[in-house]
This record gives sequence, C-alpha cells and structure tokens, in this order.
Amino acid sequence: MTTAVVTGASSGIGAATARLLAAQGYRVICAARRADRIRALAEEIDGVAIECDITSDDDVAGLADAVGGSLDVLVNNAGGALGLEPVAEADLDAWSTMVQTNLLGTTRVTKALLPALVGARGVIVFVTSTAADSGYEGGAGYCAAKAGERAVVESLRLELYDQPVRITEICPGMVRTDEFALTRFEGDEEKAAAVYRGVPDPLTAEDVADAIVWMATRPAHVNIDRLTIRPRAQAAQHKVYRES
Ligand code: 8X3
Repeated sequence: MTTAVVTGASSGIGAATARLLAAQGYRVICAARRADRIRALAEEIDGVAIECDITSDDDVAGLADAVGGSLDVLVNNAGGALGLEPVAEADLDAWSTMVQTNLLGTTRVTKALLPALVGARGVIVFVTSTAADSGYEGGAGYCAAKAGERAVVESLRLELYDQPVRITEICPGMVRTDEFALTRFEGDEEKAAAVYRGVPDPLTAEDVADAIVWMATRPAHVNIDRLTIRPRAQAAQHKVYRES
C-alpha cells in the first residue's frame, strides 16, 4: 500500500490534502500538534494520527519511527504566518517562530524522512507560498521564512539529482482557510475577514489539495518543480479584484 505523510494535517490545506490522498487510496499518516483533531481525521479516513510538533527533534524522530523504511509521499505543509507589522516594528519572537516552523521544522522533517522517501522512489511536496517570490509590506518575516524554505527546495533538488526522489514546491496565493489569517492576526476576526473582503472567490483548501495530489501522483519520471496557484481574482500579489 502506498503511504503518505501530511504535516499540519489538523486543519486547512493539510486536512484537505490528507482527505484527498486517502480518497486516492493512500494510507495517510496525519501529523500535527493537535492530537484530538488528527485522531478524528485519521479515524474518518482510516489513516494514522501522529502527534508531532515539527520544531521538536523527539517528535520528528517519533514520526520517522512510525513511518518506517518506506514512504511514497511527504507533504510538508505545517507552517504559517504571524503578524503583518512593518520591519520597523518587527516582532522578532514571531519571526523566530516562523523561521522555526516554516524553515527549520520543515527541514527537520525532510531530513528525518528522506531515506524512506528515496527507498520508495517517493516525492516531496513543499507547501511554500507566493510570499517566497518577493517581499510585501508587513510580510518580511513570513516572506523570509518562506523564501528560506524555497532555498531548501532548490538545494535539495540539486543535491539529489541522481537519486530516485522528486522534490516539488507548490506556492499558494490567496487561500481562505479556517485558520491561516486568524492565526496571523492572533484570533482577530475583523482583521482576518478583511484579507478576503470583496474577493469573489479566494482559493479553498480543497483547491490547493487538488493541485498537491496532482503533483504527487504524476508518473515517477515527472517532476513538477514549482507550481504557483492563485484565485483568478488575484492577478498578482497586490493586484486583487474586490467587489465593493
Ligand atoms: C499566503 C499568501 O499573500 O498571505 O501564503 O503571503 S500571502
């Protein structure tokens, strides 16, 4: 049976990807910090729940133990944004958390699971962001963390050019999920809602999951290096159509 690991599987893009992979016949190992959520998801999709904080060496070692010697798909989805303050007012603790999760946590998971992925001729899908493309006002900490994650993707693909493993990256733009913007604004529902106000159809978690699963299920010789996905209303990072 083919096996997939999805990090950050407790909500949003991660949960939607876990569901879709399961529907395609994968045994899905759902990894996240919130045990109650991933247990419920694993029960729903007949998968496995592994409580895992990707910033913890011990937790990630436990995830690698649960995976064993063979892994077909790793979806590096855990991460996120904190704050939208200008550099002049940077909250460096928040920046540190973003680097610890998006960059270092994702690298920790990748390192730990790489032997199993190579063994199975597997594929890694890194969920970065259009924030990795360039800076935007208030986004420096998040953009830096995601650009750093992209650097890992690029180096890894070169380092493993002669190995049977595919290294891919998906860069979502505006996606309305239950938690991304709420987390960014520390639970402030007004600020979170303003991100999507008037935008006819932001992407959903399912839209992105659909693309991730497509990338992961290409034939073994096909590598989707990088895929940018935005809603039609977002022609570029700052060029967003909003109905008034
Ligand atoms: C989400 C895209 O524009 O909020 O990763 O940085 S953005």
